[in-house]
Amino acid sequence: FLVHRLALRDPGLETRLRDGLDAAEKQLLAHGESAEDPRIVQLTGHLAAAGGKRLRPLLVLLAAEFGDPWRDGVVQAAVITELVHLSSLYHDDVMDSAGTRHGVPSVNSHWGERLAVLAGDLLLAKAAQLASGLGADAAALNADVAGRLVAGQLDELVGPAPGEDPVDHYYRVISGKTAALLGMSLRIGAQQAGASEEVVHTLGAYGEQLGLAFQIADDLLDITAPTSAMGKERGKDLAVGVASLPVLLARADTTRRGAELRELLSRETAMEP
Ligand code: GRG
Repeated sequence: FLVHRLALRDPGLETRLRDGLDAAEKQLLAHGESAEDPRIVQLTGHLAAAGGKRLRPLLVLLAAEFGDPWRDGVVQAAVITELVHLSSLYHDDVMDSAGTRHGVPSVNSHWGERLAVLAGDLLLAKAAQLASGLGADAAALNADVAGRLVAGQLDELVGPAPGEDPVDHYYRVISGKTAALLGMSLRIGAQQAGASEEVVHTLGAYGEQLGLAFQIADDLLDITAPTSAMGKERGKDLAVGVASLPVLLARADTTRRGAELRELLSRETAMEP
């Protein structure tokens, strides 16, 4: 929707984005081909070949519009963000013992957990290798975000610290496991396109907020969406005991924080036409 709205002002935008996504897709699907064993190529390429929204590469390309979108590193940056994302999905499916992803058997259900973990590690190492080719800033950003993803997931598993508000904990978790990579996508896209430091910083901060909103919407879909919507299996979070925002709100019904949040939600609902 956003792309269509922007394309009304700049008719070339849609073509540029489509071409950029196509180029990134080709690199993504070809990235493992240097492996000597075709079974490893299949293992590491399994989820990429199964599809996905490619939201992170799209954000990279959109951010690159703030500089020169034709610069060499832009498409490569798009590939890096999707590799990090895929790597996290390999590990996430192991942790949740997920049977399917993107409508196909998950890597762990097909090849077993040990191979799924290692294949996920290989994707992350590949992302780091590509990022180091884009310069020290891109390499540092990639390393930082990979660490935040893992820390976010770890925080989720460990749970709130003693006395910590569960809603604060929730925001800390999703800031790491989802918002960090969306922030990185906008930041690295602008950076590789040669945008100013101020633009890179502002887009990065915006991407983090977008990531929080994206994860909250994803949590809501777990409860409300038909199973086919956005490829998400309904009830998955509930089944594996993820403390998502709707669940926390339901639990927090009697607390001050719950009352504040319900008040906020009812105000926003009331503003709808
Ligand atoms: C090895 C980097 C790494 C991380 C390990 C498992 C883990 C630590 C982190 C979990 C990160 C995770 C899966 C967060 C959820 C993010 C999220 C909302 C994913 C869904 O994104 P979509 O809808 O996915 O863009 P598609 O399927 O379209 O690609």
